[in-house]
Amino acid sequence: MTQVGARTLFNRLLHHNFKYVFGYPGGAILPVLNEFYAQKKIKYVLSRTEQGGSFMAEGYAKATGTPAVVMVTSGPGAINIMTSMQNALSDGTPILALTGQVSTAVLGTDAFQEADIIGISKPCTKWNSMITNSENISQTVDQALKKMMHKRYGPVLIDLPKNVMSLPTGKENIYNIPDEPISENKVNGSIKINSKEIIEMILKAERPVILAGQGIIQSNAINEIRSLSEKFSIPVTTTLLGLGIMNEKNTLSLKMVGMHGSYYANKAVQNCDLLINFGSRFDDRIIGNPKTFAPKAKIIHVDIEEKNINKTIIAHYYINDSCKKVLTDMSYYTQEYDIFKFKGTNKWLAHIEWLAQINEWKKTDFNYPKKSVLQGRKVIDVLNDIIHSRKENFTIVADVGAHQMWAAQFIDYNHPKIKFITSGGLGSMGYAVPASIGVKLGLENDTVICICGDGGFTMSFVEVITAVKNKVNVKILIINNNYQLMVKMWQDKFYNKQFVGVKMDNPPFETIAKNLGCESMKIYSNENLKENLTYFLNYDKGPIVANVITNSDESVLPMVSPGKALNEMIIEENSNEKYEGDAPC
Ligand SMILES: Cc1ncc(C[n+]2csc(CCOP(=O)(O)OP(=O)(O)O)c2C)c(N)n1
Ligand SMILES: [Mg+2]
Repeated sequence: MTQVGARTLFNRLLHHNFKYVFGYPGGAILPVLNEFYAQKKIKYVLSRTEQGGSFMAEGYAKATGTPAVVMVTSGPGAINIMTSMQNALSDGTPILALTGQVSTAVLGTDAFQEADIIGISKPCTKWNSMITNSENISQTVDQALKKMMHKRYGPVLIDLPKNVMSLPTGKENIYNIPDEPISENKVNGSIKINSKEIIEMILKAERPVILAGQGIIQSNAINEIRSLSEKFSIPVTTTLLGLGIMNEKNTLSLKMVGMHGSYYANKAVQNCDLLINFGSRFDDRIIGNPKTFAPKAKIIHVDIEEKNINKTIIAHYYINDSCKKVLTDMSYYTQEYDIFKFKGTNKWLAHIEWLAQINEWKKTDFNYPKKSVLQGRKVIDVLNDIIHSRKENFTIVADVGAHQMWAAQFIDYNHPKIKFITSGGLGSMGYAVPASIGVKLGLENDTVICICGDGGFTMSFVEVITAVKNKVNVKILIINNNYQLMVKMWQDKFYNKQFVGVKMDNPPFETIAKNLGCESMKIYSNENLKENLTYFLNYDKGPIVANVITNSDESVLPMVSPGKALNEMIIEENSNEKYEGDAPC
């Protein structure tokens, strides 16, 4: 007996072992949604906004390293996930979007809830396709998943006209889609090298630094990079999305580099003689002025995505391959080298001097002037101490703003014990509450803490309902400074304190959360801070929201103003140094 298109689609999702589909219903997607009725194999998680559902899928995919599905209706439903598509494209997150579409008979007639989703999503997906023939359903899903996982991960979208989902499918044409041909070497101006040559350069370097990006996490190469760093005593700095690749309490960890990175990471990058970038795309937030980035270094760029090589920083050498492959090859070759044979040589002494210099720079760590009022940085600082005193694994999911940077700076990450997930390349507010729900569904045994600003919480708190209804025990910590503090800070520094549109006048979030059926608490002073945060972490009967009222007069430091070199950081809170150039965005 032939089956309808929606059943074929559902079966293909089953075939690929999807446990969850996140989404929001509507007319055009009803045939597919109907397949979720009376079955227990795939759980349909109803979000409260389409954007929220798609961010949940992103959170799940990031947390588990496996693809996730978001399914929404046509027109407004599909348009509402475009921020998430762009977010997933920026951060290399593997999600499959299934969008309802009007029937093919009325396509292009401005039908009710018709939108050209293939056109709209083209620039913000890796690949998209509309299924117009029900015989192609399984094949299109397979092709989408292959495209999604090919080289750097990313979002893909399949548009599903309603009639195609309701029609019987004929004999299915399932055939293998060949892998994309390995692209040829099109990287101009840089020299292609191999793994062994990287080691030879390390052995010649006196002041090496590794920059580790998300490519390390996605290719599961954390152990390999830690061993490399250990074997050759190479300090490692990471991107925002690479936090935790190193145990950040390790002396060879330089924590995060860039606009709000550590003093010592920025100093090390600007003074090193060899910079090896594994799996970071040299985002503008980490390089400062590209013309003055790592001016004394030979730069090696290892990246699976060819288009990232020489995109912002011209590398002297490159390898266009996965970090895992390159690091595995390197560990094979390192057995040949005995670094102790360098003992006593000038190179050896220079390297020891380099490590001593870095330790000296490390005396200037992330810091802030302590006040009697509750400060956001203090809250995160204390949270860090508590996290490190406990046994369970944690995932911190940060929203976007000042609190996000503090979460990056004041928590010492260490994969897989303490992990970090955030909206990196797009910086999309409203991400963390829904994403943390997806993360918790993916990592049931982790304690998942969403650190959110009052602005971002206001944009997304409807999804607390999703957490309550699905009994997802996320812990939402609102750093409530009653301002969009990050923007306020820019107006303060770059617009002569002319504050416009940044004061929030928030309602009592703890009451709102309670009314949504969620446990909640309010924290407003330093007194009993540790005890209150411990209660927050220990609560296990459902999700919990803590409205933490903090000082509105804080900053995010160090800061490299846009267009400046990484070493031109402003470090002190009341520094007389000028914030010059355009404000960041
Ligand atoms: C969807 C979206 N809109 C606007 C911005 C620009 N933006 C970046 S940070 C920020 C303020 C965030 O305020 P809040 O959530 O209270 O966090 P805080 O900076 O106070 O910690 C804004 C508006 C953004 N990143 N994303
Ligand atoms: Mg705020």
